[in-house]
Amino acid sequence: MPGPTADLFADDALQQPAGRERIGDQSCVLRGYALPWIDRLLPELRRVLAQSPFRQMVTPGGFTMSAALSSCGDLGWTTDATGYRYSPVDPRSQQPWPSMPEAMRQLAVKAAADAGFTQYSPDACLINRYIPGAKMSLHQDKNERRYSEPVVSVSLGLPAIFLFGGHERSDKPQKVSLFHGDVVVWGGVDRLRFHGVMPIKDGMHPIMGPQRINLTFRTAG
Ligand code: MD3
Ligand code: FE
Repeated sequence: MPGPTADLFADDALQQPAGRERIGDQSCVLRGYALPWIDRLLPELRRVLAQSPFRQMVTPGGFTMSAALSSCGDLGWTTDATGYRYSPVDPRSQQPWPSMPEAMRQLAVKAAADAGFTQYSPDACLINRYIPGAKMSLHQDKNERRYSEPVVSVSLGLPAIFLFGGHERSDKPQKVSLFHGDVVVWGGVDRLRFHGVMPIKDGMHPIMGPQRINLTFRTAG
């Protein structure tokens, strides 16, 4: 006689490859995917931030964002009183953004391919730093020129609760916990869904310290 758990895995449609969780029709979390890359990523990240340090930006509505931002790649995302946009130069230095380091780019391209997006050449990597209490309100990413290529994000440091909404601001978001080393790929029909990050809880990460850093790779130009 089958035990009470006999049917647990009966539905093949619910099976996922190890460490992969589907969160939308064309979006998935690759748990721990970046962990083998961390030793190459962190020195690259340090170089980028030495050239273009984190800064808190002010939105067109006059609010200072609680997350601090930097960028690397051909284009970087900025905001000021006149609006949101991608720019080839860091407004702080008036110099080009640091180039996108090789391991960072390779990680993003491999993750996208593993999630089914074989066409991917990100030209921008937005770097967000959250200290405890920092958050990102629900928004859509609409400043990129083409939506055919996915967005890839790499979570480092303190955990976060990611809010994944629908196509209307009023759609109730699902909550997805993201941990150090998790990679998320968003594409296709999910590319314009509202999303945000709940306030980061107090904590200390053994490698990253009291912060969460998120790398977001996009094809912007
Ligand atoms: C989902 N950053 O920088 S991951 C952002 O964790 C941003 O720092 C969050 O939202 C963070 O714009 C979330 C990145 C992300 C980027 C684009 C998306 C998630 C997305 C587009 C559609 C759906
Ligand atoms: Fe976003």
